[in-house]
Order: sequence, then C-alpha cells, then structure tokens
Amino acid sequence: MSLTRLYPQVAVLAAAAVSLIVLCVAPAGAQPVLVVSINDTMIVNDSTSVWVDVFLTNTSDSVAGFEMTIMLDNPDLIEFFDTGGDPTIDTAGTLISGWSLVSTNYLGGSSTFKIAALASYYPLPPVQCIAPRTEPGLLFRMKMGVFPYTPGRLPDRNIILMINGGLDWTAFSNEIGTLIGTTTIIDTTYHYWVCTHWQGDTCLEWEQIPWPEGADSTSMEIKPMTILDTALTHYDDGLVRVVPECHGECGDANGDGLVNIADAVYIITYVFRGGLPPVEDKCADANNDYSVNVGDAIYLVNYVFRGYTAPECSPHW
Ligand SMILES: [Ca+2]
Ligand SMILES: [Ca+2]
Repeated sequence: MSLTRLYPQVAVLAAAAVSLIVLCVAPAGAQPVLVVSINDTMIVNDSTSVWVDVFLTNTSDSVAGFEMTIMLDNPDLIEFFDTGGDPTIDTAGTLISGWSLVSTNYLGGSSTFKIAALASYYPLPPVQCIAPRTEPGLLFRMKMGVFPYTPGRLPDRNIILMINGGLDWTAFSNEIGTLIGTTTIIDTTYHYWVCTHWQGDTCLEWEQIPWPEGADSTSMEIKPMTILDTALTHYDDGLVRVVPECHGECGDANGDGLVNIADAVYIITYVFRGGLPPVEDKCADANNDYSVNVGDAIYLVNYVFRGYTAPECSPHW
C-alpha cells in the first residue's frame, strides 16, 4: 500500500471512481434483458399436487447456467414437493432439456426451493445454451405438494411464490461467466493514518486511525462490486390459487340434496344468529365469490322466487 501526504492525489482517485459508477449505470428507460416469471396457477383444493411453470426471456445474452431460489408465503397450504420419489422438476421439452447438471435443494424446511443448472460440464458432451429470445420460453416445471384442508371449510386460497433476487440466491450467467442483468459499481473505503515517527519529511512508522481529523495521510481502497440491476432484470412472482369445490348441489347449504328456500334460511341463521355452518362452504357459496354471507342467501331467494340464474359453484379466477 502506498501512502502519501499529498491529498490532491486522493481527490483524483476519487473522481475516477465516480466516473466509473456513472458509466456503469444503465440509461434511463432501459429495456430489461432478463425476465423470469412464475406462471399463475389454479388448482382445486382436492388436489394433492400441482405443476407450476417458470418462464425465461433473455434478450441480450445466451444463458449457460443459472441458480434460482423460490420461496412461498404460506407453507401451511403447499410445499415444494419431495416425497414418493416423484420428480420435483420436469425439464423435458424445456429450455434446459438435456443440460449436464440440474440439481434441486430444499432450504428452510420445505418452504424454500433452489434449483441450479449448467448447460455443459466437462467431460460430458457440450449442450446448447439458451440462445437470446424475445418471447418467454419454458425454463422448467416444478411440482408442488398441496396439504389437505379442513373438509367443508373454504381455505385461504392464495400462495405467493417469490423469487429471491439477491445474487447469492438467483443469478443467470452467459458462456464466459458474466452475470446477465447486473451492474458493476465501485465500493470505495477510505483509511486514515497518522505518522508516529517522522525523519525529516519521511515517515518511518504509520498508525491507522478511524477518522480523518488529524490524519497525516489518507489511502483509498477500491473494490468493484456486482449488483443486480433492477432496470435490466425483472423477477415476476407467481400465484398458486387453491380453489375449493362443491361436491354436492351448488346452493345446498343444509346438505339435504335439494336447493330451495330452506338453504337461504339456513345461511341467514348461520350468518345472523350463530347457526350451524354450511355442510360444505363451497356449496353454500351460491354467488360463487368464495365467501359465505348474506349475498348467498339473497342469491338463493332470487333463484327460488324470481327465476334468476341457478347457482353455479364452478371454480373460476
Ligand atoms: Ca338444501
Ligand atoms: Ca358467496
């Protein structure tokens, strides 16, 4: 490390670092060069598993490898699946079909999932990287397990699948090892020194101090750092919606197999007077809005007395 008493030299170094930062920042309005999106998926609540699609758009660079970490916000409803010997990842027909290395890991119990993939790995034969593409391509499909729910009750249906965007967790690389959609910035640290032994104008012994006041010299440590550039990279979270089904007649709140005014009375008794809950919540959801309330009683009255459309409990978005 060279130390100097000439502060102007420090100023020159600092100016150079600033100009590097300016050059490396993406211009305003830059188009993303990398988009990863998890497909929104709907399943009925009797399902025990669900496949979720993950898509990639890489416009500027070929992708030769990546690692990706996905977390879910409701591990009581769904989990990254690793039982029964079933595949948790399906790469057949995807952008990474035939890649040399594809590995999966579960972190934090079963609520965090990490996949790492490499196109070619010596001495295995070379495999095609993912060429730049402007349209989303299927990157892989992952299988998730769905926990049983309390029979009859409407479950909390939405689970968000989040991509962890930290470079230690999610990163895409081209063939020469450059991370795609990142920016290099310069991290600068100043160090301050006092001379404890002068001989004329020459210092024979230096001691570091933590502040600039009283310093005889300043040195600068410059470290380039790679960070995710959110102007160039979009990670779009996904939603798994577990949709309840009615196993009987839609509108049959009291579970007697018929849909009539008694069901409207049953719902009103439940909502206003603390009566028994519907035998199956979804069957009582006559207006199909995924809750049971006075609106369902009104819907049934209109159906029975006014010829309105029959209740329909089909799952929908
Ligand atoms: Ca009934
Ligand atoms: Ca309803």
